[in-house]
Amino acid sequence: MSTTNQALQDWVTEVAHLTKPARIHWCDGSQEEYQKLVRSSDFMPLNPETHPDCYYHRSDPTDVARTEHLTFICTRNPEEAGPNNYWMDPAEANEKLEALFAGCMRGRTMFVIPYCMGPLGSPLSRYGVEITDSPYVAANMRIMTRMGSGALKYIEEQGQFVKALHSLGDLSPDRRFIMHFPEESTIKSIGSGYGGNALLGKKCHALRLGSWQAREQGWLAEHMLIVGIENPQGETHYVAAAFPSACGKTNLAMLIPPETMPGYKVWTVGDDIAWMRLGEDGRLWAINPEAGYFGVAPGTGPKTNANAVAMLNRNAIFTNVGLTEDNRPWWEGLSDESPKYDWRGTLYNPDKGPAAQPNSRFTVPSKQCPSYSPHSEDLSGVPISAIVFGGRRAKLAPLVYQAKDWNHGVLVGAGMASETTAAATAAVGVVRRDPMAMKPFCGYNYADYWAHWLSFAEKSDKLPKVFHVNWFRQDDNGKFMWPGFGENLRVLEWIVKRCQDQVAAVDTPIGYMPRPEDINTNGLKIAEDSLQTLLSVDTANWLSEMGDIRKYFADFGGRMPQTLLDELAKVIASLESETATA
Ligand code: SAT
Ligand code: MN
Repeated sequence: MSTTNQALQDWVTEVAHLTKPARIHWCDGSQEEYQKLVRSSDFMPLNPETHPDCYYHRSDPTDVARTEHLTFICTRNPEEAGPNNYWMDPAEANEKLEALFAGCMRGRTMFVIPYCMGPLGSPLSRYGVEITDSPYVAANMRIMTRMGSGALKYIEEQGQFVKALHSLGDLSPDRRFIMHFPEESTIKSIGSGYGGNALLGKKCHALRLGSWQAREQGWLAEHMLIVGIENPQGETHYVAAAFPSACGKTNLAMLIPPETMPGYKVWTVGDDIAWMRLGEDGRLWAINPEAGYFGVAPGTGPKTNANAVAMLNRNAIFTNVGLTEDNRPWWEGLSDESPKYDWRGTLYNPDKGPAAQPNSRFTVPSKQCPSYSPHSEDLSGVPISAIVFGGRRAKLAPLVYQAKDWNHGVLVGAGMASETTAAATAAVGVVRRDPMAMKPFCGYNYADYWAHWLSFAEKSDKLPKVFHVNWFRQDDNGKFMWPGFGENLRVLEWIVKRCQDQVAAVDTPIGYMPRPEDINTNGLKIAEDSLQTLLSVDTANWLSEMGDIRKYFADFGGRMPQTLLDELAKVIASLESETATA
């Protein structure tokens, strides 16, 4: 196969000349092609009776998570990348990469994968072509994106596409780089076969290059799930929520209402990424650029996410989980049984660690989710009523609060922090600043990114309301104080009611908060004083948190938008006056 797009044809020829593959395969996205990919040596079929069309992949043990210190933004001017990114000069990066890519596909098949991020034909969708030598990547791209001839047709009609080059290289972390050239709409990744490093449509295109392009074109590319909350009156409100990797975005997107909240339905639009733009009505409209879920397996079980369990029994890929005696995928939190093998393929021994790698993953088509929204493929997207920011905070952050207006909401997002998780190769459980949950994914200077967010205030008076939630608060004994999972709907209910002006709130220095009696606790087992604690503001500790945020903002120097510094000063002044009167 080939293409009528000369730029694409030339690029494929040039890459083949450099990487020297044994053969070139243009992916058409067909089922037959997928069947061939999953029959390659990258995969092992799982039990066909319990898990028809499911395949298992084990990655190199040194290649199981995103490697942020090897991820670079390569702009001519380092200021464009900002202190939030690792930067490399494009010429230097290209020289390094040329040497690493030279001959790297010898003996391998080079897959050319035209893909579309977003529903085919949506004005919000964007196109790309990934070249890779990994059948695992090609198979995953088929699930995660609209991939193949359909996407190629649009690329040929429109001419625009992101060039995304990937090779496993020799999988050595010493020769691993994930480089982004936003000025050239190009991504080059070598040395890793792991999801976020290798499925280039996802974090690399949809977030890092996406956020860059979104600023140029006036929209938003965000690390957010999209969920529809249908109330007993039959009205659906869409919420977009940003949480860092492995903090429960997938679970929230697929939430099952508790039995004590009859009449509620929850609709899943997306679990990881939202692309949003202003509609003619002044509201923000969002699409999910992805077509599948690449979710964290451990902790996904019948109690925490029954919708996910129901969609994972067919037509899915499992990476780095454990295996039962009869060849079913298994991970901690799925069931009480004991697996036979761990993720490395050795006999499972609980003394030697978990059976499933903590960042092990499933890949599955979105459509298989029982709560898949009928509006997921709407070309104009869904209208967003609320934006929710959240982190994993054992202390300080209340269960929920609402920003006073859009600009304050930008501060709430920019001030986010969260305990780190296994989704990246670094220490786990350390509180780090993670504005808008985009720390690993913002493709340009955060100061400019916040300025871009702030710019929306002038463009519309129908923007979503902004909230912050924390499901992860712990008591002095380290026990979670809020039950989480399905019960989070109680908080979403308050959020939606706020959007409809149906419930009052307490005005505090950090934002508007519910009184304990404003949260629906019908049928919920929670101590009265827990809810009181979850909904209180610790003024002294918040002052010190604001001090940390101020210090963090100082790293961005003169590029910091004054409006955001003013918002911060307002909150500090309000906290201080509270201390003075106390
Ligand atoms: O590996 S991914 O980056 O795709 C998943 C995540 O960390 O959010
Ligand atoms: Mn993510």
